[in-house]
Amino acid sequence: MALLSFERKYRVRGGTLIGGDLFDFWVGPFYVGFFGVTAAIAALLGTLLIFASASQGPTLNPWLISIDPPPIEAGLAAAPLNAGGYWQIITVCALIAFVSWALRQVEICRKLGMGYHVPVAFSFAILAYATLVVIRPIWLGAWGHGFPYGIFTHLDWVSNTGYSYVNFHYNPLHMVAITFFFTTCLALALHGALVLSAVNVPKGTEVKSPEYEDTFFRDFIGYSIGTVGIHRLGLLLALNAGFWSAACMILAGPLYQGSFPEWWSWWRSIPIW
Ligand code: BCL
Ligand code: BCL
Ligand code: BPH
Repeated sequence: MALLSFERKYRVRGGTLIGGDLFDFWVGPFYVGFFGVTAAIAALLGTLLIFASASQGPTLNPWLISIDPPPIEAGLAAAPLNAGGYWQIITVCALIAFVSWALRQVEICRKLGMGYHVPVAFSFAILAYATLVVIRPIWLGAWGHGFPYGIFTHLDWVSNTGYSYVNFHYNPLHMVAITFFFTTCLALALHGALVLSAVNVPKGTEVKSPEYEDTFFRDFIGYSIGTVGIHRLGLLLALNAGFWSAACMILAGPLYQGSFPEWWSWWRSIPIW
C-alpha cells in the first residue's frame, strides 16, 4: 500500500517500550515493533497448533473441530498433548498474542502522543478471556473448567455451564452485564444515527455542526450529553459490559455454587413482603 500523503509526518522514530530501534519500522501500512513480532509469532504458532491438534482428531470440518482442555480430574497439572496439552499451549499462545497486540497499541499511542484509551479498552476483553481460561479454572482447581476451542463446542460449553447453575439468567452479575451490552448497543445506534443525520446530508445541502446535534437531543429529550460526552459514555458502557461479564463468571463457580434461582431466596425472605 502506498504511503498516504499525511502519513510521513506521523512515521516518527521512538516511543517503543522495548528493543529501542530494533523493530521500529513499518511494513506497508503496518507498524511492526517488538510486540508486532511477538504477536505474529504467537498468533501463527497458536493457529498452527490448532491445525496440528485437529489433524490428530476425528474431523477436519471447521465447524466441528474442537481443541478440548484437559479432563477435570487432571486438575492443574500439565497434560499430555492429546489430552489437553494442545489446549494449554494454545491458551498460552493466545494470551501472548492478545497482550502483545495491546502493547503494540501502546507503542503506537506513544509514537503519536495519544492517550492509552484503546489498549485500556482492549485489556477488558483480554481480562474477560483470561477470566474464562485462567483465573476461573485455577480458582476451581482444574484446567478442565476452561472452554474448548471449537466453533460449536464452545457454545455447548456455554450452555452446559449455564444449566449447571439451573437458570443462568438469575445470576445477578450476568443481568448487570447483559444490561450494559444492551445499553451499549442503544448508545451506538443513537450516536451513529445522529452523526450521519448531521454529516451525511443530500448533495447541495450543508453539513450540520455539532450544535445541531446537541439541539436535536435538547429539543427531543431535554438534554444532550455532548460530543465528547457520548464517547465517554460509550466507552464506559462497553467496558462495564466486559467487566461485569468477567465478574459474573467469577461469581458462578468460585464464589457461588448451586442454583442461581435459589440465590435470590434472601430477597424473598426480606420481612417487608
Ligand atoms: Mg464465542 C459466537 C469466537 C469466546 C459465547 N464466537 C462466536 C462467533 C465466533 C466466536 C466464532 C462470532 C463472534 C463475534 O462476532 O464476536 N468466542 C470467539 C472467540 C472467543 C470466544 C475468538 C475467545 O474468547 C478467544 N464465546 C466466547 C466465550 C463465550 C462465547 C466462551 C462468551 C463470550 N460466542 C458465544 C456465543 C456465540 C459466540 C453464545 C454465538 O452465537 C457466535 C456464533 O455464531 O458461534 C458459532 C464479535 C467480534 C467480531 C465481529 C470481530 C471478528 C471476530 C471473528 C469473527 C472471530 C473469528 C474466530 C475464529 C473462527 C477463531 C479461530 C482463530 C484463528 C485460529 C486465528
Ligand atoms: Mg450468557 C456469558 C449474554 C443467556 C450462560 N452471556 C455471557 C456474556 C454476556 C452474555 C453478558 C458474554 C459476553 C462476554 O463475556 O464477552 N447470555 C447473554 C444474553 C443472553 C444469555 C444476552 C440471553 O439469553 C438474551 N447465558 C445465557 C443462558 C445461559 C448463559 C441463560 C446458557 C444456557 N453466559 C453463560 C455463560 C457465560 C455467559 C456460561 C460466559 O462465560 C459469558 C461470560 O460472562 O464470560 C465472561 C467477553 C468477551 C470475550 C471473552 C472475548 C475475548 C476476545 C479476545 C480477547 C480476542 C479474540 C481474538 C480472536 C481470536 C482473533 C481472531 C482473528 C482475527 C479476526 C483476524
Ligand atoms: O484490534 C482490535 O480491534 C480492531 C482489538 C480487539 C478489541 C479491542 C481492540 O482494540 C477492543 C477495545 C475490544 N476488542 C473490546 C471488546 C468488548 C468489550 C471489552 C468485548 C465484547 C469484545 N471485545 C469481544 C470480542 C469477541 C467476542 C465477543 O467473542 C471477539 C471474537 C473479539 N472481541 C475479537 C477481537 C479481535 C478482532 C481484536 C479485538 N477483538 C484482537 C485481535 C488480536 O488480538 O490479534 C492478535 C491475535 C491473532 C491475530 C490471532 C491469535 C490466534 C490464537 C493464538 C489462536 C486462537 C485461540 C482462540 C482462543 C481460539 C478460539 C476459538 C473460538 C471458535 C472460540
